[in-house]
Amino acid sequence: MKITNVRLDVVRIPRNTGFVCEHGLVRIETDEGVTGVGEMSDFSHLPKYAVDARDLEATLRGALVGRDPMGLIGINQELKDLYPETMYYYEKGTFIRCGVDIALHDLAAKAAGINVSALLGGRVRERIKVCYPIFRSRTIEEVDANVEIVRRKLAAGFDVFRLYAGVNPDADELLLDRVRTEFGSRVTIKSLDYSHLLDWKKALRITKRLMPYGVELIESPAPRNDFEGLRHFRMAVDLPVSEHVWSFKQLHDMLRHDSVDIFNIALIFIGGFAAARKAAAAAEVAGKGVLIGTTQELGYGTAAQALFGASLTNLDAISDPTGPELYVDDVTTEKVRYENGWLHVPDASRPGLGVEIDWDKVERLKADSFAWGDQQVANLQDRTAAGTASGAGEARQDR
Ligand code: GAE
Ligand code: MG
Ligand code: MG
Repeated sequence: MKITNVRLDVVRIPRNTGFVCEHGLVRIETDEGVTGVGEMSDFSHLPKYAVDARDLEATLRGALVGRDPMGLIGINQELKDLYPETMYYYEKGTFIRCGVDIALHDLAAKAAGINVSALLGGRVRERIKVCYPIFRSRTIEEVDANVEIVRRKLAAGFDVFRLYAGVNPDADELLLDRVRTEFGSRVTIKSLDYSHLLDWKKALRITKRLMPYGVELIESPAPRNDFEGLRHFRMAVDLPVSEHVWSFKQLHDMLRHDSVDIFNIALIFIGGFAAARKAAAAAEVAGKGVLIGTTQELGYGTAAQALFGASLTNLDAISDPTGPELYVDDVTTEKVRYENGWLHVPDASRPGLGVEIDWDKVERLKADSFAWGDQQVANLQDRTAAGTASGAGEARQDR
């Protein structure tokens, strides 16, 4: 079997916070008529420059046409030369490698008439517990709208939340207090995520203040790549600490410094199934746990994450992928299934990823290329549209 063509589409889809995200969908076609599809999710992160979609498509064609798609280890290796690892969380080259790797797994599994799970060695679970994100309250005024999100998502079955915190601790404390008073033990706060915005000592002060409200985990409580800061923080608090994994070098540094308890692994931030499995294996060998993180993928990318999660033997914390609940539209023919806060893994009897793309929808949601608007940095960090509190958008557009 040979790859004959590569096609790339860009879609723009708003979230219920009003923030618009751009995603790439890559199709790898073959001379045997089997096509693999991959998602390059959420390019709408810093750094604020855009990838030229037509140029990317041409580069991928040049790299992949004529190749045997079954040779995915070798192809992944070569793609690392084209899109090298950096020590940056939102490195766009990693998103590109991830989309290609997902497409190759989909293709290989479809060609063999099996589900991707069979390629990954099977499943140890059919569903993954996830939490709904509450985007950062920068002002006290935003707290009401965030409590309202908890209220409505709890009614829809999501009983675990993660809170982006640390910029306005008064607002964080008010929110936690209101959630505890109104919902008590019906709601679990899985984590406080400081998103690398604080130094570890400041993160520690705020954590000590917020911990009494009941939190299970602290995420990213130091600047990016501050491995010692993470370790100091970890030794000073009595809660597990997690950090995202964005390169093998960074993963190795975190292991060497014993920086965290839990590695937050998402296909998109490490470069697809093959890379994510290596990262999870390294964590397991070192006696560390894993949770499935997210960039907030569309339904297709979320299905890929669910398949990855289904194969893990060290999935030790509640996971994050809830993209299909955040976006006001999607590109799959069927919605990914969430029930009582559990993400269901696509049916194991379906070939490939087990999820289909509705290409008419892609056509309707399509953009010419990736492009940036004039959003402010705080909006990019907090995933809100200009001038909108996270809750205001949610109240406006939630389905
Ligand atoms: O830090 C996180 O856990 C997030 O999921 C983070 O990566 C977000 O910015 C996410 C999003 O787009 O909401 O990528
Ligand atoms: Mg995080
Ligand atoms: Mg994202």
